Amino acid sequence: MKINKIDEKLLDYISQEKTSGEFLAKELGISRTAVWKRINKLKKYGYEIESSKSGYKLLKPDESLLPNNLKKILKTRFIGKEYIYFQEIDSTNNYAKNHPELKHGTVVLAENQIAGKGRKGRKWVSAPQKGLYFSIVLHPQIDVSQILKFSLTFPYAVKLALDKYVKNDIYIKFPNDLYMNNKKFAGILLESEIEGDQLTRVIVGIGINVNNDPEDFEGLEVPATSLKIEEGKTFNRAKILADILKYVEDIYLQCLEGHMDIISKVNEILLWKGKTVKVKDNNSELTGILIGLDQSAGLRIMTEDGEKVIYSGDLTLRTN
Ligand code: BT5
Repeated sequence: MKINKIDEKLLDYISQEKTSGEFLAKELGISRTAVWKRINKLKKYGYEIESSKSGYKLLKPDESLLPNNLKKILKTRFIGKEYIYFQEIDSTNNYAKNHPELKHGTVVLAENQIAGKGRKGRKWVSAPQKGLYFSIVLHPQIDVSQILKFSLTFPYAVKLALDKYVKNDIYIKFPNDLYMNNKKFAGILLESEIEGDQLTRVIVGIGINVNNDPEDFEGLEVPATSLKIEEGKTFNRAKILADILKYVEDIYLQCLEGHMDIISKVNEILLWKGKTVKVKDNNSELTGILIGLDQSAGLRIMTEDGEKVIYSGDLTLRTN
């Protein structure tokens, strides 16, 4: 269920000061009972609202991901100007895929995903209200051959935005996971639509473990972590989201205009460089030393049979 314009207005009032039910009813053109029902709905959504005889007040308004708050702090030109917020959804990528009318730059975010997706049909575990789970819709009009290079924009932008908040080093694991202390804390799923040799629409699904706790990752087959676990404090998700969207926009534009050598930038922070890795892709498997990215953003691996370049696959560190 979506937060609609009336909810947004209501939140705007109660985030500024304690506001009476009577005033809200008049301003919003609804009954006092309807105001009360909406307040209860918002509380169920997890928003802390103080209710008393004299009115309602939203607590911690600056930390909410609701549209009214995000719009106040967002500094982008087009990414996130259209912002669709869900308390719960199957997957933000599915929503964007099923809505071809969404404009370039639209962001779809959910506090909880009940069927969050990873690559190749895998799952993304989305602990409610703790992480950031969102999709950005882009209409890039670039050549399909550039897709791998283009896809580096997103993990790199997330890394740069988060560097301001964390002390630990962030690495990019090919093709676009983010790691800290050898554990995964963010993943990106790109779903593309192609016409001829042009990339016409891309849905960039970004999942980041922000304030997630260790028990949220029980049963996962990869070592997972969150910013809170590694940094020992909780974070303001709204500020982080606004910063990420700004970095994505800046880097996206710089790459499109040819002003950034994204491959070298990512190469510098590539996880497991110089280490022996295994790369699995469908039925094939390869072992060798990870050298880095090549000119087309493929991954260079030095195997016993010489250097190989791979363009997709799942990497693990060889431990024996
Ligand atoms: C990814 O796939 O890492 C891409 C994840 C993209 C999630 C976002 S959330 C918003 C948008 N809407 C969606 O439905 N999806 C996107 P992949 O590289 O295939 O990794 C998936 C694997 O990561 C799983 O098989 C687990 O082992 C692990 N995993 C699942 N949830 C995790 C989590 N919360 N933190 C760390 N690892 C996780």
